[in-house]
Amino acid sequence: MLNENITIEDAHKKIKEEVHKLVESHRIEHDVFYQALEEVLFSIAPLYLADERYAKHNIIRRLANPDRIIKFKVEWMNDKNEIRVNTGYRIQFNNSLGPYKGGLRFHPSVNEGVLKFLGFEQILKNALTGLPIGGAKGGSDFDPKGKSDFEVMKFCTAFMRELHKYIGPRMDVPAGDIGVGSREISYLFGEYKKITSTFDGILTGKPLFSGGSLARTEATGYGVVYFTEAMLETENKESLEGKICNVSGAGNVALHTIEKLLQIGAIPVTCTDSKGTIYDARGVDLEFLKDLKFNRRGSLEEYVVKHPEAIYIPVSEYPEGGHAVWHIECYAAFPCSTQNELTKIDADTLLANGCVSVTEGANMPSTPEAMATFLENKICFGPAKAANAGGVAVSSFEMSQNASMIKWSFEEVDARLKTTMQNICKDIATTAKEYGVEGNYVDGANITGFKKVADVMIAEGI
Ligand code: NDP
Ligand code: 2IT
Repeated sequence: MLNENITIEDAHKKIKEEVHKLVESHRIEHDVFYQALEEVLFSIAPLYLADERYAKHNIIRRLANPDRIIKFKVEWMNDKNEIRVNTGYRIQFNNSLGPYKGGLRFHPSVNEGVLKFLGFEQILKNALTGLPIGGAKGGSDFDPKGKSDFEVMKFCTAFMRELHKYIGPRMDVPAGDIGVGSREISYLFGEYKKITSTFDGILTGKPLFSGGSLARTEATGYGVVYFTEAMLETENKESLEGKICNVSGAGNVALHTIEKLLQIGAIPVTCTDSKGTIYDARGVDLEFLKDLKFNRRGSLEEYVVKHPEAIYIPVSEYPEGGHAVWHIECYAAFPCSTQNELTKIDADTLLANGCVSVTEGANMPSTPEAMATFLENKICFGPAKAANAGGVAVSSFEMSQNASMIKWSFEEVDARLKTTMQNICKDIATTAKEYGVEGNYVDGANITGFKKVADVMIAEGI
């Protein structure tokens, strides 16, 4: 029964507004996916137009659509015995080159669009490694921050009760990402074993005692630095030794990037978390940061209590439309926290301050405008899908070790990682040259990855 005070036109208008809001929120949710897709499609346009097989086999449509999106409810109980509900996802995007492979992200910002962007990027990243791995991503809007170990365990076991149906050592092998480190992987692996009574390598990034690989924890950050060294050498630029480096993030990727920078004699002076930025002109105190972030899960604010000479800049004091970390003079920048964390204003400031190299440790940390600015100014720019591929490469080494029931030494894994990063750099630099865009590692990476996957899709048919 319609309220007498509301006309049918009013009702239609109201419904239209509601539908518009829904469509708008869906569009915003998927914006990051279209951002990632558009970048790749722009890069591969010359190849796509030159080789009619790609259009004939409808490759763009087929590559842009995941094989399947698995979405499930996760019910768990918090420490106050209250029942909580979160959404879990696994997006199995493409298995042309090997089993679905890619991380799990636990963060309140997780939704289908974010995971589609990450899963799509993962297909091409994994192709660049030259290893037999397809692309996937998963996770949940669950926020591990502020939860007790028990609550994280209860969430992880509930998550795995659903996820276990869809994964397997030759089917789909998840790993970590934001909010999923060795604690979460351990709980997930333990539950999988209990449910299935098997000891299969269905996750990577496992602790050593659960069949993990040495150097997986360090791999992404170390790989970022190996890639940068190779890129600087290829472009005839000075090495990182003795140079000021700005790193963002204070998690797995950021702190291991800092670790490798320190090992090679560079001077990393910054790190950030979701609340603020640390600037320590003498070089950051890595030991303190590891204890603060990995053991105590604290805030960076604490850093200046131990080191009063350092500067803490809270998010509220960041420059309008930008991020404080990119406004500090440096030779090389390493965005290692999250997507779109480096804007056009940040890029302009980095360039004005003489920065010669930007390497993406996080996935898609530069906005399209920031990336265009770096490319136009022809500085060294290492895109995420190439530069941070070291993590998934060592994940693939972990799969090899699990399958053959052997363990490689730290030195062996690290040496293979270094070679993999150098090869990725060489391959994409060569492709860029071949396609007339010498020095453009974005186009080089997109074309190289796309070709590898598309050619298999064509060969294998529909
Ligand atoms: P972690 O959860 O270990 O650390 C994430 C860091 O980034 C934390 O310092 C966190 O701050 C900060 N952060 C996360 N989200 C935001 C946000 N919205 N705004 C501001 N700061 C944020 O994650 P990882 O280090 O594993 O991942 C970092 C990036 O690297 C991600 O883009 C991930 O996809 C990518 N990556 C990770 C790989 C891996 O092997 N782990 C491999 C390849 C890429 P706080 O401490 O306050 O939470
Ligand atoms: O973005 C990534 O490459 C990861 N989070 C790591 C994926 C993996 O399977 O190791």
